[in-house]
Amino acid sequence: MRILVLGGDGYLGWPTAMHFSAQGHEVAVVDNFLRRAMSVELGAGSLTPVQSLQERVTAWREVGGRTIETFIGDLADGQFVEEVLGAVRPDAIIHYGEQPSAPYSMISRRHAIATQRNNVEGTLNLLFAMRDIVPEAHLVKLGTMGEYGTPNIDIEEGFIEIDHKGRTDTLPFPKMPGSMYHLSKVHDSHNIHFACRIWGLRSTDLNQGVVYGIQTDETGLDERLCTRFDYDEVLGTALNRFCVQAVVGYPLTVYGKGGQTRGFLNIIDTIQCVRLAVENAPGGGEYRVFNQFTEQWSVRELAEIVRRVGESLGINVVVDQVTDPRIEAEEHYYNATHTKLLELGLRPHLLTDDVVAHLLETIQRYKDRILLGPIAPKTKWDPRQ
Ligand code: NAD
Ligand code: USQ
Repeated sequence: MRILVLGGDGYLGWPTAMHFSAQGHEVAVVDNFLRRAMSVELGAGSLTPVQSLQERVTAWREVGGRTIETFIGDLADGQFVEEVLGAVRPDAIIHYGEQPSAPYSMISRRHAIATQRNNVEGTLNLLFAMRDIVPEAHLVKLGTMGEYGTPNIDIEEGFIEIDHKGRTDTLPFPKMPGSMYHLSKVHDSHNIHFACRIWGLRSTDLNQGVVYGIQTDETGLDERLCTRFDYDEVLGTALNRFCVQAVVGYPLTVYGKGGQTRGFLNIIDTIQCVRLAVENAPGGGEYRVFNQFTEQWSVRELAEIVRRVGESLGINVVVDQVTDPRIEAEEHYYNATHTKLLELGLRPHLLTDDVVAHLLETIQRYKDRILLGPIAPKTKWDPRQ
């Protein structure tokens, strides 16, 4: 297949591009290096020594023996998107190319608007270009479990059957997201659903949980192929941050009561899920939603696992409870359905002590690169508080 990976220089995009290339597909990637620019803006940096995209592609040609084509440009530029689709004529488009950080979107009005413009306009450009150039292509779009928020009922996979005043219909599951970033994903979902209904496009919206991990089959082949790994308060995510904090002796930053429960998955399973979606395309006009995670954890539980495994490796880990900079439920009901990917054959890599130990040991190799300054939470959902 011809596969286009949007955001192919990112944490998830680069390992995904290599994986499909290793499987024998023709792979092209698009990126405008927004993630690298955000990291510079924040005075942060990747734990791992990330090479330039050009160096990565060269290393992949040497190690993997295959070529990944690159297109450097902004998805918010509609003409650029049309040119890329016309040049590649992809069978599947894997869309990671968005601003992915909830805290970043809450820094200021400028950051909120930049996030929503980047994400919503980029996806709209893509939908129009698909309609006009490759209407048969399958859009595999990375959404987020956070679109649903934390309702006091079970979360379904995208749709819910509702009985109302004696009538029944299956409708999109209600959304109550918790940041301007998560809202951008809701807007995307509505736009993609619309494009499938009106223009007959086909799409899988992957409502992904929080990803952890640093290594996939391909990133482990050569250090030049490693993916980025962020641990600062804006770009780092919960478990990745806790593991870096443990290694560097920083008390683990559990926000508030720590009962915030989310779906989590290993980066290896992100790639597996995306592959399953690509290999099992929906029919024309179909918009389907998969909840993409393997286990639910509260952040308090995750911190406790890191503390326990750290101690078994001789690392003294302290768990701290810091004031939650976000406005979110700190204790709540959470039970999200996630059966569709399992039905397609997903074999989960669960969060065992061995997995955490391996993550901690890998981070230890890069300990000297860890910057302490960007770890403490500073970005408040309401700066008046
Ligand atoms: P990332 O920032 O590392 O990757 C996104 C890539 O897209 C970056 O390389 C960035 O430079 C690029 N990009 C952003 N806007 C672009 C634009 N306008 N034009 C071209 N390139 C652009 O983030 P990630 O963690 O790899 O996440 C990838 C996707 O998965 C995102 O859409 C994110 O919302 C989603 N997601 C991530 C997680 C997670 O835990 N990492 C969980 C759920 C969903
Ligand atoms: N948290 C802590 N301590 C920390 C960091 C986070 O307690 O040091 C808490 C947060 O308050 C939140 C939970 O952990 O309750 C998850 O936060 P996160 O930063 O790990 O993840 P989130 O902001 O939700 O965003 C990440 C990705 C995003 C993706 C989302 C999936 O950055 O791209 O969409 O996970 S989900 O959470 O399912 O919406």
